[in-house]
Amino acid sequence: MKNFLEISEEVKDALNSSMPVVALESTIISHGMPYPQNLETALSLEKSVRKQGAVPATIAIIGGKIKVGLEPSEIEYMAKASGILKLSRMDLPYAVSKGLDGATTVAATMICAHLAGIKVFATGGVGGVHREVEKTFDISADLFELSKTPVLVVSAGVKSILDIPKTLEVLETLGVTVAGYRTDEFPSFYSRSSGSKVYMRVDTPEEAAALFKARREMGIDGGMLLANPISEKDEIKREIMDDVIEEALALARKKEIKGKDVTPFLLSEIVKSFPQALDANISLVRSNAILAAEVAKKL
Ligand code: PSU
Ligand code: MN
Repeated sequence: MKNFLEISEEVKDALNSSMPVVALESTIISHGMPYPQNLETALSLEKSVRKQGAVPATIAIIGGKIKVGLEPSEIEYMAKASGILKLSRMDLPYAVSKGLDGATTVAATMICAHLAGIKVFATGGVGGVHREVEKTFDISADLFELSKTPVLVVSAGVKSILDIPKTLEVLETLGVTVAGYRTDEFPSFYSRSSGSKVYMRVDTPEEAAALFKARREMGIDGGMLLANPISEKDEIKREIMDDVIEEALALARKKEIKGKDVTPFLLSEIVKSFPQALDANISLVRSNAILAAEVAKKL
């Protein structure tokens, strides 16, 4: 493993001395936000984690190496370079074996975080069951990863580009612990509500950490999804987002966008037609990074 896993000195020291570490993904940088906001956000997320007394570890594959704890110049590379792959469980080994550059999705970031010994990971939204799944069979590998790899993922729920009730059904079937943070409703990324209930609720970082710890101590493998709603002040109401999302979905259908290109396409169309969505996205990832740092401290 030493051949392809490169953990930064700072992250290594933090892990060796049991300091809290928060993993951060890179697909959001390379495929989830436009430049330069992607770069600004990635750098400021690291700052937010540090401010809470935890160490950030942004993860990506550069030249076939799994880098855990990117340097600012490497974050800049991931934000600017073209031709960066979007990697999940299936193609992470492909990038490693061929010496390629790739951004890690939630699934791939969980795998790399776990290889490095990091237990907590903050992102914006996880992948899920796509609408019209009965035609496309499109279900994100993120859901299966959550059932396999013992990492606690903090997200603002999932975007309503997805079918949220079906996503929650699959998470239940897979046995993923899904808990709402100070909410009984699963959030839908831009909005605090989704119309779908969440069956577990925690109200403090201590409670979130205790829930994950109980799962691990019982020997139940897999991770946990902590659903943290966007702040009230930055929320965009569901009715407004619904129209924007419908338009993006229609365009994807017309252009016959398929497979792993679907999510990046929809994300970029949403921000193009409704720039305010980007501000909401930045706000919610920041709040997830802060919560992840607090939970990591308790763990
Ligand atoms: N949803 C977002 N922003 C993102 C992603 C999803 O709001 O950046 C990214 C994450 O990296 C997630 C991936 O893991 O898209 C899911 O891709 P897919 O649907 O192809 O599994
Ligand atoms: Mn997919």
